[in-house]
Amino acid sequence: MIKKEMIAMLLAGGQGSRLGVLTSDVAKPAVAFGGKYRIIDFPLSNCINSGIDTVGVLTQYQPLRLNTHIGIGIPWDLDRNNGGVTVLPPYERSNNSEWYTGTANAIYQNLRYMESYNPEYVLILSGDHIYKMDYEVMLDFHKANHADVTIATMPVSMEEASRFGIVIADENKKIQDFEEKPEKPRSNLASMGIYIFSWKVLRDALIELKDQQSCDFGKHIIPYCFKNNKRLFAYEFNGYWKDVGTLGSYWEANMELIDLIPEFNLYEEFWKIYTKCDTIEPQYIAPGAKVERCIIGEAAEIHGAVINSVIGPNVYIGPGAVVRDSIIMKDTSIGRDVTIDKSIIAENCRIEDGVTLGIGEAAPNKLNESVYSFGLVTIGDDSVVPENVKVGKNTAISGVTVKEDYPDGVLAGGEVIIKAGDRK
Ligand code: ADQ
Ligand code: ADP
Repeated sequence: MIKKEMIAMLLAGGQGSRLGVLTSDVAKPAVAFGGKYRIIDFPLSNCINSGIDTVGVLTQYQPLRLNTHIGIGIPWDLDRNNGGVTVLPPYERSNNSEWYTGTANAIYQNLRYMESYNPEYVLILSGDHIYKMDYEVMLDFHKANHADVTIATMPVSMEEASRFGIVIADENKKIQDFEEKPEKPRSNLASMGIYIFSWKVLRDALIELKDQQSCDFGKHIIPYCFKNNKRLFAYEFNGYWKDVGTLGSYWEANMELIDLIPEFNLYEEFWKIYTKCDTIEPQYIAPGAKVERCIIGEAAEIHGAVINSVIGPNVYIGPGAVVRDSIIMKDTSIGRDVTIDKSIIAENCRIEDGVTLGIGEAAPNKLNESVYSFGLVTIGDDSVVPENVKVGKNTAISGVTVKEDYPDGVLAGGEVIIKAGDRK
């Protein structure tokens, strides 16, 4: 019988609605990051770098690009016969068919998968964090404490604390209390949503709570273990870690990569981040182009000026264009004399000649102020912005738009959003 000491279960099925139009057709873990990668590359690379060779990826929401990206796991050396990476979508059973209704419910529905590896420990991961972490060190900590559950934690600012599960630990790191997203946090030690469970403890908790609606780790499983006097420990992580769940944090994490000495370093030999690479041409910087403090992907062709930006593979930036403080993903083309400030442009878009993105004062976005509120212009996959249109801050665009949508040529302050992509 196969036996693995520790297997990983990577949760990659959440909708990621706080990334707005970036995730309208794509699961958050499949969103591009850093000019070359997709978000899920980080936890997958951490697994292989930590010696974990068996990873179940739980998908649900818009998994097409995620599935294509993961394939059979070759880039991460996870194309194993014994173990490797397995994509685990919800499936129909004989008695009932069920979507994953919560993070723990998703894991519960894959008990058989986990059992088949006869693990001693199960590592639960999120598919939407940017960080490098040696899970082997966390496992050593778990063993040394004879823990039932170890939660990776990190201090966050007090203002941010209510977005997270909050842990209160004693001087031996034994957890004294846990609250999921408390309104009034009593500590700033945040759960990173990364857990090591001793297998039997996890299995028993999942079975015990199997009828819990929308069973979730932070809301149900951790409190349940706590109530039942399990040994819960807080493993303190001190490296770079970012939950890129909002447009603001996603933009910031990309911008941090272009510092001369970035806090999060993609260039370290001993902890490589692996990704699926197409064999494409090198980049080309044309005469008169200006490129400063940027990441530029392969096969990009730059004629204009690009400053403080992260440019993905196969992006074209036309003559006279000026791009600042922006993220432009794969296969997008930027026309002549386009000006782009503080924008996120997803894959395969066409920004036509003379367009201006990010003009004027930031007005509140009328459709979804909490999502589009970082002064950013956000453009979803496969969008077209027609010639000479001006787009204000906090605006989101998705799909093929036409000039008549903006009678005065201005799409300001996010008043109009999200045109359906059904127009040709
Ligand atoms: P959240 O950030 O709210 O809190 P959560 O919604 O639990 O995260 O999602 C975690 C991961 O599971 C994400 O990668 C998401 O895509 C995935 N996921 C969500 N629903 C899923 C489903 N039905 N099927 C498959 N995958 C799904 C958690 C913890 C907090 C902790 C933060 C840290 O609950 O305590 O502080 O993570 O980011
Ligand atoms: P999203 O919330 O963007 O859809 P996920 O599906 O990955 O992202 O799950 C994140 C979880 O966090 C969801 O359960 C969602 O209800 C919750 N959430 C959304 N916005 C916030 C916020 N500002 N702070 C804390 N939690 C949030």
